[in-house]
Amino acid sequence: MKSFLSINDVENLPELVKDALEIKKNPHVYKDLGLDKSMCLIFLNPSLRTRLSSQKAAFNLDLNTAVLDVGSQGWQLEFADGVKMDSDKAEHIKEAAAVIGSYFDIVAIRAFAKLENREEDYSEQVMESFKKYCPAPVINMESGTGHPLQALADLITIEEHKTVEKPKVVLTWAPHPRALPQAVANSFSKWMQAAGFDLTITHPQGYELVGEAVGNASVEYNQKKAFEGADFVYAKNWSSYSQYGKILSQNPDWMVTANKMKLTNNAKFMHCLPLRRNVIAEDDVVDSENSLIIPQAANRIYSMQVVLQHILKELK
Ligand code: SN0
Repeated sequence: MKSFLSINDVENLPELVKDALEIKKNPHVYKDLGLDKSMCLIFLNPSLRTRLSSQKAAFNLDLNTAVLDVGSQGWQLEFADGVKMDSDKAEHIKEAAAVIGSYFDIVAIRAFAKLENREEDYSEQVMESFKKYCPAPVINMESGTGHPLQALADLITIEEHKTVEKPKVVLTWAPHPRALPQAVANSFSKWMQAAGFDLTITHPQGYELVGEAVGNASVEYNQKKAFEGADFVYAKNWSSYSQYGKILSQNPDWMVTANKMKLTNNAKFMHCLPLRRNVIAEDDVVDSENSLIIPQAANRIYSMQVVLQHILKELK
């Protein structure tokens, strides 16, 4: 693997998941791979799991890490070409990416969708600029359109907990007080379909994801109907794609409740976190025996570690 920007960088998905599960059994035996190598983690947005699980994955490989919080510590970066740089943006991505890539062997970046301009977010300007100007391999830690490390951790978690070969997986929209990106939902949908699972996406009208992410998933506007027979329920809020970045509904009837979970095939509950309790899902669901949120978050270590191992092997 040269870089990890999306599922398109994965050559063999079943093998990647198998490798991750293998690493999980014995995370500390691959230290030679990271020895004398280093990674820079660049955050344009907040993080808890991504930052710590990425560092933990690196520690498991003896890979040194540096963290740059661009928001509070770095110069504001300009991504547009040919502009007169007389605003608040002090440094162009051309120099920043080239310099960081000359210091480190791997560069990982988080840059959320700004939700102002759909073309800009969906052009993946930030990731693509890093890929273009940074000589080191680049890893996506959530970009304008996707969060592949999260989707890989989700897939690892489902592989560990499924009881049938092709489980019914339901991605349900849930309400939220803020406008959130579509990134997690986009990646989850793509990865579940690539894994061959039976995916249903349920959301109110107007929350349709981009066609490329919907693919061949079933779209069901009746949440209760979607839940019937589900083996996994994955809750997530996202803002509208068609009316880009807008909140079209905050209808509390879409919250995941213990009563709705009764419609499922004793489904496991999943969420990428952070989770607004009693808005996205009620406490009874979040705290239930069927909730996988903590093991799911723990698998973020192994999704990052397997990606790092695949990249480091090519750097050797
Ligand atoms: C991010 C998102 O893309 O939805 C990151 C998820 C891994 N989530 C949030 O920004 C939630 C923030 C909030 O206010 O609850």
